[in-house]
Amino acid sequence: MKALIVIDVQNDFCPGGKLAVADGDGIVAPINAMMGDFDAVVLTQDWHPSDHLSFASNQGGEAFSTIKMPYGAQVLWPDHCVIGSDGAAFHPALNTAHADMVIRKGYNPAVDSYSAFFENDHVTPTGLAGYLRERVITDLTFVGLATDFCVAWSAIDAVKEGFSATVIQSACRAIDLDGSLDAALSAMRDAGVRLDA
Ligand code: VGL
Ligand code: ZN
Repeated sequence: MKALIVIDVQNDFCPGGKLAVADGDGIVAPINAMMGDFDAVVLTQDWHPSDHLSFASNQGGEAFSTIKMPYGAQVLWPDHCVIGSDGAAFHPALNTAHADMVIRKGYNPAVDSYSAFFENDHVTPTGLAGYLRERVITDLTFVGLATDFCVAWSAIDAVKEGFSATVIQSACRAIDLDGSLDAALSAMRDAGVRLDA
């Protein structure tokens, strides 16, 4: 069984949003078109409280700079995907009616959560792996935003959890901060993620 995992196709990651990814909305139509090819569709939603530690505004720091946290490096971001805000809503053209499951992540104010499987401490699970296993799903295809952060971390964790993972690059867009896209593509290749055009 195979699932399409649609990462963070939310207003704040699309043009006009708080952490806009270039052409982030350009992937909505292709993602909608592929949903019918899968046994299950899972949507993830970045979902932060306003006091989240990843917000530069809460650290007195510069957006897009990096600080150290007990669990590792943390990029400081503009406030984004605040729980219940318009920015946290899915892009209005995304076919959410087709989703079997919506999984939210990043609601712990003290830990970021790029991956759909684990918080950035790499140990606190979101529950997604258990859901997929119970549905006997083995093959995962990743699309969405952003290639070099939440898509990459999710796909790498998927392989660690024993799933096969493919990223369809044409249905993803990247933030590309200081070479982060190339680094993420290499890390995915090294981890055994299949990268499709
Ligand atoms: C993401 C940065 C901060 C993403 C989420 O969805 O890739 N990036 N929060
Ligand atoms: Zn976030």
